[in-house]
Amino acid sequence: MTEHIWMMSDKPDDDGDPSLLVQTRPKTKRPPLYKVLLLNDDYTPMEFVVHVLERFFGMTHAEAFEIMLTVHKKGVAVVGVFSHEIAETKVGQVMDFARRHQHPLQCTMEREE
Ligand code: TYC
Repeated sequence: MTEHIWMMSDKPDDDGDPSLLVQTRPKTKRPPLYKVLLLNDDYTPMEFVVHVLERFFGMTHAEAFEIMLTVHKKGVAVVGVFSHEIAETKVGQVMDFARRHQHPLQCTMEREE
């Protein structure tokens, strides 16, 4: 049996190259999430907002009515948290649906901290 003596210069991946830093734990950084926000206005009918929340956010009528009232009273509410792509799709669907029905309802997204 032949014993192998590692020389300083031929050890595999050890202290030869200072640009190779020790990785203490694996990279597990998750992509950011985005809050979808619904804004209050004085003209969009309450029932239309309830319908939007049922149709695009999968809420029951009771859930949708409660969130609609929160927006009506407080001015804004988070209606869901999604990946960037899904949030963009939801905002687009709501804005398009409101525009087609000539309501000024506004929906936006914001990165979650
Ligand atoms: N404020 C509206 C009204 O009184 C209702 C409303 C609720 C509008 C929520 C928009 O996101 C909204 N008809």
